[in-house]
Amino acid sequence: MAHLVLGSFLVSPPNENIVIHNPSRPWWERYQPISYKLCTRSGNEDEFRDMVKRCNNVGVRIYVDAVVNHMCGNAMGAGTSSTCGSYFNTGARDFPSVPYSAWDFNDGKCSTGSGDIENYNDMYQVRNCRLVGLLDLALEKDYVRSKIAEYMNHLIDIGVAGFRIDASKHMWPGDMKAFLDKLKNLNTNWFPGGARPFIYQEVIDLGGEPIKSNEYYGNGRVTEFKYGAKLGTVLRKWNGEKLSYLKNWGEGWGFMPSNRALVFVDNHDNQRGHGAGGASILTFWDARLYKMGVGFMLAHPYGFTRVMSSYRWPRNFVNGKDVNDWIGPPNDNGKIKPVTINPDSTCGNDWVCEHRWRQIRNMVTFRNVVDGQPFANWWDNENNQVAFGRGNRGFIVFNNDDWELSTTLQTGLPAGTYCDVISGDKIDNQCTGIKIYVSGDGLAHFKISNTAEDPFIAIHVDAKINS
Ligand code: QV4
Ligand code: CA
Repeated sequence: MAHLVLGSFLVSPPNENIVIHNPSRPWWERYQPISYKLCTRSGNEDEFRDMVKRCNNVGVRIYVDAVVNHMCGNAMGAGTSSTCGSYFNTGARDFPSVPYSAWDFNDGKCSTGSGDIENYNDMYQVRNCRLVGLLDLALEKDYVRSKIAEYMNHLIDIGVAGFRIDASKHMWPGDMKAFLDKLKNLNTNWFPGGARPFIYQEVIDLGGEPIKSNEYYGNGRVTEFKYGAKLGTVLRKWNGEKLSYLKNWGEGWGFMPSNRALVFVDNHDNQRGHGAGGASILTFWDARLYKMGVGFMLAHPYGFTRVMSSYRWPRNFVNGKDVNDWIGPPNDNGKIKPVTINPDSTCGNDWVCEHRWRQIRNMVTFRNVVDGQPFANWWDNENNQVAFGRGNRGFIVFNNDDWELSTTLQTGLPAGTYCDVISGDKIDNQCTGIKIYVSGDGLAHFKISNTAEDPFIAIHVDAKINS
């Protein structure tokens, strides 16, 4: 199955969630389901259908973040404080809009005193107890599996292309297989007959816990959280790490097999200190290093890549922790602000839109242009200057040292003049940024100041000037 990078988007959970007022409408309320109605602050079912249809019609696929391990927090009480006004009662374990009731939850199976996960070294707790108090569904029940499959099949009928499965570590792989096997093929209005949904599972496996990523390979791809944590450490030059050590990036670094991995520099959790990865994670707040990290990821053949797109929030560090890590998307009295587009094509209203940054957008094109080409022509200075190519289609050079890079390298590319797609674009057969001249033997000279706005250069065959 061919998946074009950034020919697709992952959207926030589209199903009805709890409404939290203290703090005021945190982003994470969307990870507390109340029902499977498509009805959130992002819009209702008609609006969701309209988005999916318009995207599919122009070849942009939509993936859905499926929160199916749990419902809302156990201590949320009773009422209709939900995005569609559906009633719930957490004490009675009652979610009549699904409906789920007490015997659809795992309470009886969890053996911890609190009923919550207390020890990640006990795989039974991790799967059968409550993740931070979230009411844990009894996924061994065919009824529960059927309700989840019904929700996901509704989305497939609407035209979604696949799912991120939230909190997969907290579900038994066999239970997941049972509801995934109930999924329909994709909608033939847009997909070939027999096409299966693309599945990737959120499992945080940094090593050191009994639950391993490989238990989930049978169900689809798995998030590789070591990727962003390590790449951040290398680019920040922490722990003596250097870019030259990236020569065997991928499986050589103890990551899962490339064809299993879903990779990213940061995600909605670890860009604000939730989840896993720690302080090394690069985000838009460290824009210069972040662009290099995303550039490296998109140029490198390892894994199925995902680019983050964020909003800005007022960070406030108290004793090293951002006490504003809960703040939700830009809004007017609770109503999410539209993503406006500025004349220079960046976004307004505090939407960061990393995917629109020239350096990132152009590296997505790079990835598509070099798709299927082997990792080639690695060069390094045994420090933080490195370069590599992808067959005879693309080449990239990084300078993360504190001195200038100036060297002639084998690019593997055909002779010609190429536009660097980091400092500019190719427009009307001309470069708006740096030009690179590749000679008949594939050699080219590169010069990158350590103080350049973006200390890396990338060229590919679609950014070649026709003479
Ligand atoms: C609090 C206490 C609990 C207590 C509970 C009592 O902390 O100890 O038991 O009250 O009711 C929010 C609050 C959290 C609160 C909880 C329940 O932050 O303090 O518990 O709600 O009310 C997101 C946020 C969480 C948030 C959750 C639900 O990150 O902070 O919890 O949404 O709103 C592990 C998992 C991994 C997970 C990662 C964050 O293995 O699966 O933690 N990542 C995914 C999502 C993530 C989401 C969830 C899972 C849950 O990417 O965004 O959590 O769906 O590593
Ligand atoms: Ca569970």
